[in-house]
Amino acid sequence: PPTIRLSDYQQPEFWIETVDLHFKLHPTQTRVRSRIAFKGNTDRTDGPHDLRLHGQDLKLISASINSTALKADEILIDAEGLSIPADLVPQDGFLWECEVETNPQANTSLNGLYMSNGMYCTQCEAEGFRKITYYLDRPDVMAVFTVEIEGDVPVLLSNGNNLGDGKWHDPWPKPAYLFALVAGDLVSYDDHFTTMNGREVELQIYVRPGDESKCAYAMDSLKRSMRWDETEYGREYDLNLFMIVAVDDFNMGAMENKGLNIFNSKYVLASPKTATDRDYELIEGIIAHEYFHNWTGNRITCRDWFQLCLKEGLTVYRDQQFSGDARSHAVNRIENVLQLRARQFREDAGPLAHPVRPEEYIEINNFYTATVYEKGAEVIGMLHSLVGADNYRKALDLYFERHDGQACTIEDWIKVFEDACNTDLSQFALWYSQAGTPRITVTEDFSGDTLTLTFTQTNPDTPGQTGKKPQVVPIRTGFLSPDGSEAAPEQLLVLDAGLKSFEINGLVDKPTLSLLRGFSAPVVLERQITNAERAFLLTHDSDPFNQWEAGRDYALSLLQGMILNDADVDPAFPKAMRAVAVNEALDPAFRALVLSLPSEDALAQAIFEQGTSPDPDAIYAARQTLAKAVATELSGDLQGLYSDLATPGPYTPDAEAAGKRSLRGAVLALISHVEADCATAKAQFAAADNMTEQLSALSTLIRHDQGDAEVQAFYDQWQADRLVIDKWFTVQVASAPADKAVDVARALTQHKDFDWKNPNRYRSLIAGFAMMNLAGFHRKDGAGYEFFADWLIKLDPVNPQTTARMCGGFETWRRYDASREQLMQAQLQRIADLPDLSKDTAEIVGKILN
Ligand code: BAL
Ligand code: ZN
Repeated sequence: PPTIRLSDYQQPEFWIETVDLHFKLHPTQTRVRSRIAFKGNTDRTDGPHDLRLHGQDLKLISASINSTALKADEILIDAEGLSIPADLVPQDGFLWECEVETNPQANTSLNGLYMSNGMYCTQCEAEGFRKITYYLDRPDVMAVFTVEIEGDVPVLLSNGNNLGDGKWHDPWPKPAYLFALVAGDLVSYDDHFTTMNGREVELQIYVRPGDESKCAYAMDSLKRSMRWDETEYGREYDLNLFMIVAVDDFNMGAMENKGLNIFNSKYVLASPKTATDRDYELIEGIIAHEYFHNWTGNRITCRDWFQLCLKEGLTVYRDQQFSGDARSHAVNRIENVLQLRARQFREDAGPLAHPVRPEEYIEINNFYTATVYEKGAEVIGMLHSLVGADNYRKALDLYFERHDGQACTIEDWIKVFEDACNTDLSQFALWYSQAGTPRITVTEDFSGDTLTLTFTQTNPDTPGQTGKKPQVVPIRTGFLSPDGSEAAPEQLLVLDAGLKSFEINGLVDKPTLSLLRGFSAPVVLERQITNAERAFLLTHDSDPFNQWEAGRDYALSLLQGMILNDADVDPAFPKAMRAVAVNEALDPAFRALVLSLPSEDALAQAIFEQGTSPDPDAIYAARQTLAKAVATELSGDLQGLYSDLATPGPYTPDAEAAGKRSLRGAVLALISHVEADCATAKAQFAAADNMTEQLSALSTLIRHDQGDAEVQAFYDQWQADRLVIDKWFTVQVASAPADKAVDVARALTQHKDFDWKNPNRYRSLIAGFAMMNLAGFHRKDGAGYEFFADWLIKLDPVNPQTTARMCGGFETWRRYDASREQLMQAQLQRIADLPDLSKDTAEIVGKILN
């Protein structure tokens, strides 16, 4: 398959003004008629041009230009689409009419038009529309769509305004990737919203009959998102109707189709008994994310798929701001950075590293990555800190004013900031083009009343990129006096060179530095710091992110010493953890985050970066030892904390109650380290009236190999609830003791409910095992690798997109010892050698192996 390059971008030969689509739905023989008004692109003076339309897996029934039927020998059809020779194509414009047939039931890729449990559904981003009809399926072609749907089902939905009888009209020109159609036996949960200018908007969440009682939280999140976008960004909703549909079979989390968002049902449906606090948090964040796309993505879209971060980085940044406002900024920031490090830093440090704006791809679906999304959001966060809040708002206002209705590039975005803030961002723009996580070191020199800080920056090589230039790194820095107060005002130090010094004057004592407050840039910071200084920052730093970071850094350094040098547990660490755990002045959610030790994967990466191959079993054992030491130090407090943190009365999903449950879950895990029979976890499992507490008890019991009866009881209780049974699969493979994990996973693949063609179910078991049980996956004999590869091979012909994404489970193979490395390489090679491997998986596996 060809490599697509940003440098090859050209405008299309033709534009499209209007599209009329008629669907006659049938499970295996859906007919789609299209009438498309094309007009010539006067900027393309290199004509005359053939008409080249994208199309895949379509049976062409008929086609005409300006009502003249095209003969079979006038249409050249290949695997990617069709071409009509230029002499049959009026170059300044024409009406294209066409009828095709597709088979939704056979479409297991879940791209284009497909069926999910009897319901018709579409997914068109990035290039799914070409599986619905022949079209210019590229985001810079924006058109007004009118749709008519005929089908033997009660509910027929598409984008825009409902004209009745399955007819829809969307007045806003849009690229085809934002088209959507849903049809099925659905019921709606309704509400309404009055916009800032007093317009009434109908809100509908469509679900299967029986799921109506699980929509209230999603609806509440939607209304809060709509209001927030008005107050924070001045953005008003622009149709009279906004619909969300929950579907069970979906590759992504959700999709921002104009006026008709389609969601993976796990990010819509919630009830206290079936959804965890984390589920509620994700629902709120993803509902917001998709809604915010209405302006950042839909009204202003991407010129081409290389610009994906234009809409995704910005929209993630916006949803993070929203969630921070709705909950706790400190806790949200810590959670976001944990995710960033776990997924994006891992990606940036390995064979799949790519810039926030990639410059080439084979399959664009492979670039919906943590780098494009999460690092893309970090870049906007840095821009925000560099220009300041007022300038940020001015720039965004200009962005909407200047580019509404357009398909834009990162250059457009940067230019808006340069114009609105009167600044030169050419060096800052390197964040979009250079892959890899910058590494920053700092040295301190204190003399007289002056502290001199000298920073260095290195920008590591990544696949295909060497010799990088220094980037602009905003380092928010605090200076703490020995008594813990701020010795000098916080500063934003802007490191824009490979080496740069800053002087801070007027200090009495040498301060303790609080560097990179709020994680002000997505970098790795290396500094000389003692455990005593870490403990000091954990107690005194007024920046909650750095307070947490000090504890995490402390744990990381101890665990590395235990693993690599057989060091004993430093008794000061459990004492420092105890001080946080019992400090009622601190937010319980924050305390829970401090108490959770660095993940096994984070430790593996840290050890690898020290130049040693990580041993997953040693990592597992060291974490257990340290957790036990913390539990022992806290043993006199645990039962008291556990009962004080109970949240009496009916469950509420708000951040305050969730924070208490989160700390209580951490306390339960500690109790189980010092209690022989896991009695507290067993009692919690039996008494729980909400999924958060039921699942945390179950996970704790499985970790201690005490959960057999509860695993069965959980299944018996929840077997009719798809989303809960996904959790049942995950908790068993993620929490299983390392030596048992492969066998548990293998046995579960035989379970009658392991419906592996459903992406949620597949991920719950296969990704749960490979990504959430480090020591189990990396079992010495390679059984984990073989199991994982077997299942990637099985899924690839059915659903290439999900398979390719999951291959990331192998992206760290070069971290490990020679034996494990060879075993993983052999499995990767086995996949790469398959004769009919999808281009999605071939691209990813090829990169991982190289
Ligand atoms: N655009 C794909 C799903 C999302 O990022 O919202
Ligand atoms: Zn998005």
